[in-house]
Amino acid sequence: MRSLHRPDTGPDPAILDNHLPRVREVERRLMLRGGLSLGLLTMLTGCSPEKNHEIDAALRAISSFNDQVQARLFDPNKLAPIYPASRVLKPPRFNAYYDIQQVKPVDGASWKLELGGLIADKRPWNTQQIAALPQREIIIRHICVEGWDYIGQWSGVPLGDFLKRVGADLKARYVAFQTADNYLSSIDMATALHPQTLLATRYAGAPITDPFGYPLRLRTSTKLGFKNPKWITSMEVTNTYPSGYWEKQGFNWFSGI
Ligand SMILES: Nc1nc2c(c(=O)[nH]1)N[C@H]1C(S)=C(S)[C@@H](COP(=O)(O)O)O[C@H]1N2
Ligand SMILES: [Mo]
Repeated sequence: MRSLHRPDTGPDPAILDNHLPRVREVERRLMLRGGLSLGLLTMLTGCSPEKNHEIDAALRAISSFNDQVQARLFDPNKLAPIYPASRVLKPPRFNAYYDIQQVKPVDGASWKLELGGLIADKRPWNTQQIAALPQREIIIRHICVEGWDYIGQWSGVPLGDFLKRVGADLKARYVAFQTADNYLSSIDMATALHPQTLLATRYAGAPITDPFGYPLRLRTSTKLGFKNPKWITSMEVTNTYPSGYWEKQGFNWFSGI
């Protein structure tokens, strides 16, 4: 029962306690280090389960997930929730496979985005050329498998627009990214073409700062945090499964809705 004194901000997070065996099973399968939250469950299922029977159905669905099932469930037109600017966290919360002190800033003046694979025009791009393209802004929730999340305000070039501009094969299966810190990451083409997937250059109206991926990072609204590579140096369109840094350690490749 929800307390009368609790503001009505959605389902009581404790509702997951009614489903502990299945919650633990999902946590084991997805290798969640910080535990399953309602926000994560919502992102993984693409709907907001509120009642006991809905939560049970959502947990059952994701405990039988595999990449193929998830790719089939993905609706390219379904938009993730967006939030008001007043809820944006400034600065954002840092994460990487190492500490923030170890971040090696990228020099924007000499930086280039290299293109490879099934792309007609593979000329590299510099920061000015990317800044000159039409931009879009989204305010979305970032959810990390470690069990924390924040709302962030990102702007940049929609990845789908960019892929069309450079003549990418939009029927290819994957878009793979390499980064300055050697963090391999990849997404499916449907997610790449989703209107809320950005090659982001700005956060809360200012250039992204060094720890958060300057000069270019990916921001998807439909994938977990680890599928959002920072400090991108190259992008390849391919039909060969590219895997990724965390996927090689057993994390689910799709990891989104
Ligand atoms: N290049 C690179 N990108 C990365 C990572 C990383 O270690 N290296 N960590 C990922 C993880 S696990 C998360 S949760 C987000 C954190 O992004 P933030 O620091 O902007 O919140 O970046 C993702 N992208
Ligand atoms: Mo993460």
